[in-house]
Amino acid sequence: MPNNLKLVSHGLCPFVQRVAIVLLEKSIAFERETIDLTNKPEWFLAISPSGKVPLLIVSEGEENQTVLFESFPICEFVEDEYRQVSLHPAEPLKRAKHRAWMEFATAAMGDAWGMINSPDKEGFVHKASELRGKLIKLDSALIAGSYFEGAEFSMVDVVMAPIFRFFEVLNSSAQNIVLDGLPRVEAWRQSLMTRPSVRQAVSADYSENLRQFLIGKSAFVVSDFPA
Ligand SMILES: N[C@@H](CCC(=O)N[C@@H](CS)C(=O)NCC(=O)O)C(=O)O
Repeated sequence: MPNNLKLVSHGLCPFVQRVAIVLLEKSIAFERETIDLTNKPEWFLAISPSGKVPLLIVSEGEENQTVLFESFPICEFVEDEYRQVSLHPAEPLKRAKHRAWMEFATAAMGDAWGMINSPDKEGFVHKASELRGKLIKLDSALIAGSYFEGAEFSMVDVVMAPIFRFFEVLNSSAQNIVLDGLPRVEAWRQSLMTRPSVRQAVSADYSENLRQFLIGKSAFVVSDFPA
């Protein structure tokens, strides 16, 4: 019997987006349940060891239910279980390299999140320069083509897409601070942002919701940043 999948989500969570993108790439049907992370439901706390989203609830028949947590293991499960499309290179050496870049991209995501949440210019500039440093390293590993591995969309792209999506709340001068002089990275960002799985991984009001979230936190990027 095919698995029944439920993705426990939050609308702004970049880790949830990873899982959604992988499921969408493989055209796997799944249900989404969005929860309020400021008021976590009891049922969620009972099944989430870390209290974090995403969770993937995998039901095989009526009785047999497994709750997976942590975005990377969830993505690996989906990759291993549903083989119609492969998002990891087959070759072990290349696969290991991709996994390393996924970890690297996760660190870049921390910089990007810190950057957009920064309450002041100094914090913004500091985090933007940390992020830019990592993007320069990624640029040196990029293969010519639309995605990290050239024409092939892979797990490294899955991890990068939610980072690039944060740029939707940056005005052009803020974007320039990070991306100026990095045309290949900018082209990579454009390719990812137009990819159907990436677009469908969030709701249509994602950018506005992120903007409102940041306004609520008085973040520099959405308040004082010069146009
Ligand atoms: N390492 C985790 C991180 C997940 C995570 O940080 N999720 C955030 C939302 S983006 C969360 O659920 N935070 C709630 C909390 O920490 O209480 C993963 O890769 O799944």
